[in-house]
Amino acid sequence: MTTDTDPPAAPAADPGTGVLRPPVAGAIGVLAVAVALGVGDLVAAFAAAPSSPFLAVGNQFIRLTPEALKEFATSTFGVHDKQVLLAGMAVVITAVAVLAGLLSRRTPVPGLTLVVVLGLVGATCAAAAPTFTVGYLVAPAVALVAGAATFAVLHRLARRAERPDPDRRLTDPSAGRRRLLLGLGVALAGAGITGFLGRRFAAAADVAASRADAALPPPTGPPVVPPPAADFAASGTPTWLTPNDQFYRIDTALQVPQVSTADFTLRIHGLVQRELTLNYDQLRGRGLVEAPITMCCVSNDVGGNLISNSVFLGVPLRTLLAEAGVRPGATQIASTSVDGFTTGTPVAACTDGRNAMLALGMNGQPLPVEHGFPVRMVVPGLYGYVSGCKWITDIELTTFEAFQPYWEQRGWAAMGPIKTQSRIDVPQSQAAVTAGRVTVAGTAWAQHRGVARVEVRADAGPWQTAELAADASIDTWRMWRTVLQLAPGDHTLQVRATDATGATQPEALTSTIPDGATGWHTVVVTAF
Ligand SMILES: Nc1nc2c(c(=O)[nH]1)N[C@H]1C(S)=C(S)[C@@H](COP(=O)(O)O)O[C@H]1N2
Ligand SMILES: [Mo]
Repeated sequence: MTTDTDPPAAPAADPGTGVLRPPVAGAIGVLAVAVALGVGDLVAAFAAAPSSPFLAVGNQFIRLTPEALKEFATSTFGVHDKQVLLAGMAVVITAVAVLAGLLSRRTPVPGLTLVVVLGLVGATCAAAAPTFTVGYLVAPAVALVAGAATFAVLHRLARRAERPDPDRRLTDPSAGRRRLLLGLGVALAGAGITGFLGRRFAAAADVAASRADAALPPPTGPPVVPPPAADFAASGTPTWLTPNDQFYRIDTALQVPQVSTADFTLRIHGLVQRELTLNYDQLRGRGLVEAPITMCCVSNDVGGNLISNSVFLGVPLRTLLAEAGVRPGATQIASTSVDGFTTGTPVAACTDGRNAMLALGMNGQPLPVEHGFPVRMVVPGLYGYVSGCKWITDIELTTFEAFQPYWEQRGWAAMGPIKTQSRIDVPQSQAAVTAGRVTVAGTAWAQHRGVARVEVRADAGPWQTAELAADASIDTWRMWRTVLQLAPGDHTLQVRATDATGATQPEALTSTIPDGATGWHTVVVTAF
């Protein structure tokens, strides 16, 4: 029960006067400006990336900054100088927004005026961009309208809540307050969602443009010419080269990291004589080699398809390591991607003469964004989890004792040489085939050793040696095919490969963890 002596339920300053309480007034200013910036970012992502009002102000600031201050910023904050600038801008803009709100406790006019002034500053900066076209005014204009409208609506809701309409007061005294809360919540969500989407679309558009611009010079060595008859695609094997859009993809990235060539930097440090920091042009200028490499995931089950083959174009790792001067004792190369994923690769595998590289190109194109654009590591003969760092930004020479990369921390082996494997691609398991002569074809791999022999058998009968497609490289998969005589009924087909060292893959099926599955791929078919 309420009596006259109870304290008021919600202590509000200036009750019933229609004057906004300072926290509410300040929040309205901040939310209106936040909505304007979010909407500006989102519209700019589609209209013209440099026209995002927030970024336009930042860019204009950089253009107007005297050289001395720029140098001070770079030497003090290093590569974070831009983040520091943007954070500083955010603080200043928030302060102006709070002020706009606080000046508008009675009437919205002062706040609205400040919001409009901020919008005009954004538009002016966008207009000052060296690449300006009229399209650059769209985002600031839409942002200005969105911010002003948000301010006006929230202000009105707040005034109603502070001085509820007498009729409503009789029915529900808290309705005005609830509407205000709802309005503030919607504005907050709107600012957050538009800002988030704006950043994402803008980054993706920037990187797509950067990839389209990334001209790769031809290899300094001989280009890879795929040998004729490198596959039996007509019999149902994969093509020897995997088209980029069909290359298997494995990574921990919820969002594909967006790195433009301009943003790319690679630091090579740790147990080296000379630390190196390279940008994209410097890396590209080191001389590129081309090599066909079949990549494979350690999670590939027997018979699985987490394996693909591509011609990679990149800078040999041994060139870069020689330049940095690997110090004695370094055994592991720890690589880090921009999203924090890490791999650990034996130094020996990158200096023993194989085509270990920092790849910039794949099948004659800049790397696709999902496969690590602008730069990734590729090492023939090793599973991707220990060698294939995508979106790479850091290489540290270290030891196996001193550093455990991402998957090793989760129970996978430190060393990941690819195991010899073979797969039956046709006929598929459970397939119905015509009794008589049945073509069986598939794929085998033993990267960096080479496939010497593939054998196939039906119903645990004698092994029959299959025909092998052209031997393109010990680092790539090898297609095979043969013909089996099958009587009507069910048949169990099996395949096994022998690598060039003479080792035949073991029969026992083992799980993929900790260092890759073993076992003969087996399919059951019915002949009619
Ligand atoms: N940045 C990053 N690089 C990564 C991974 C990852 O999760 N993040 N996964 C690795 C694994 S497990 C494999 S098998 C290969 C796969 O490369 P792909 O997607 O280009 O086929 O990338 C490796 N590089
Ligand atoms: Mo993997």
